[in-house]
Amino acid sequence: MVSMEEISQALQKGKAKIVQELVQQALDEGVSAKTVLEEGLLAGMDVIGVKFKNNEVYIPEVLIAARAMNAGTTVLKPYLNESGEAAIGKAVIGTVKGDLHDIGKNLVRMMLEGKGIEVIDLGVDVSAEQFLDAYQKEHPDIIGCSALLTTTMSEMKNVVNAFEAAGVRDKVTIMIGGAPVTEAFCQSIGADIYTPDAASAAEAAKQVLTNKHNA
Ligand code: B1M
Repeated sequence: MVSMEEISQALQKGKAKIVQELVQQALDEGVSAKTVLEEGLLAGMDVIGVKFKNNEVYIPEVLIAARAMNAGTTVLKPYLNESGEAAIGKAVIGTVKGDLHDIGKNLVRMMLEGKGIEVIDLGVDVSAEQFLDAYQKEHPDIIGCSALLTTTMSEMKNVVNAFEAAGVRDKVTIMIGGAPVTEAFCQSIGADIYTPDAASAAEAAKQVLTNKHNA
């Protein structure tokens, strides 16, 4: 039996291929995707986060751990998809300008897709103008912004402002999240919804779409 600690350790060492194999093995053994994600992959990333903060590991180690994390979540993807039906709505998501952290944003994408929401992922370092351009082209129901740095979260305000200036603010729900983001910040910048994690982001997005369809 694969233990979640083994997955966490392999992730911390940045062994992407081993992480993928262990994740698949755990799933084959009947461990739930949620447990593998939370107690294996995210637990390992948490350890790296603390070591990074304490200068016990540096950017190269963090980067290879991040790659291993993304490799592991790729294996989880089909197991997190509950719906299997036609898309119930559309979201455009991205990590804001100046910010290159994409693990949380990728998890949000996966969880949204798991709820049957079509996701257009603009990637990282996405400017307010790029979010607006994507809105004009794709007409999504939801714009999702992720930020991991206290220095980049203010970019979310620029996203809200850009939609206001273009006269389309009331046509779209702006959701925000990321480690430094809070409910109070969400309210202060005039965004619509803050959620602390990817699973609650997907729940909230589904609720938005259900309310829209019932309106
Ligand atoms: Co960076 N980094 N990093 N980093 N990094 C943090 C964020 C930091 C807290 C580390 C620390 O010092 N303790 C710190 C930020 C300090 C601050 O601003 N307060 C930091 C720093 C300083 C930096 C650099 C400036 C370091 C440097 O160069 N000196 C630099 C900045 C680069 C840039 O972006 N311009 C940098 C670089 C990097 C790497 C490239 C090496 C790498 C990123 C690789 C990648 O993403 N592909 C990296 C990593 C991995 C981290 C840590 C260790 C882990 C982040 C992570 O992926 N967590 C992080 C420390 C930490 O968080 N403890 C750290 C796991 C992920 C699942 O969590 O993204 O929070 P998270 O997502 C969560 C929720 O926040 C939520 O859902 C997820 C959980 O379900 N969520 C949403 C996220 N987005 C959402 C959107 C939503 C809803 C929920 O709605 C739309």
